[in-house]
Amino acid sequence: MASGAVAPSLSSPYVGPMSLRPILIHPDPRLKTVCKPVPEIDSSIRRLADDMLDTMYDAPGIGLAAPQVGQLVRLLVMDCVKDRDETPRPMVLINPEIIWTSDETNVYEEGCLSIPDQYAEVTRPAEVKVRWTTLDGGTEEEHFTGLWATCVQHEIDHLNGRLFIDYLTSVRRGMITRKMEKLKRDRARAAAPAL
Ligand code: K1U
Ligand code: ZN
Repeated sequence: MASGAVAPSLSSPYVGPMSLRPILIHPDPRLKTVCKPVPEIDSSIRRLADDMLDTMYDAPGIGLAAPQVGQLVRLLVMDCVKDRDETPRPMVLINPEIIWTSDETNVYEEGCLSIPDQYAEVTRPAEVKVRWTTLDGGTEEEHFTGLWATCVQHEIDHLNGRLFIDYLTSVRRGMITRKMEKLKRDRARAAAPAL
């Protein structure tokens, strides 16, 4: 969507100009990279966070990490409020760190905007405590449970170059990777001008 257009997504809490960034599709070396900490919060980081929230709501998704839009820095956005009657809760986490994990685990069928239409059960700690820097430079901590806990771990994995398919057997991962290679070939062909 062109910059300056009005948000079309019913799930987005925003109305006004939006900028969508293309989401990288696996396999891509940028999705396997350990991202660098954000050194300072300047206008380019604020713009990146804004664009990522627009891109996440438009997809639609419940999370998005900076490497998924080709920016190899430790920043993620998420909003796991799924119910349209509930108030949205857009969150921006800069340099997030998991400072505590529960012994209890939880299994959730995960998806990924960089691996479209593929889902698999992943086991992770059911609860985590995370510390991060906010957009205004403060430090926050929160104890996440349920889908929020699953999502924040999935997104922090992205910042460490890890995808949910890395939790699967190599046979299953290989099958999914081949499907994504085909998807990328098909998309490139569809985008190429006809001769
Ligand atoms: O990181 C990503 O690729 C986003 C991903 C986050 C995620 C999903 C499931 C478990 C853990 C983390 C997604 O948002 S996939 C799309 C999705 O789950 C969804 C989309 C619309 C409504 C509800 C969920
Ligand atoms: Zn993902």
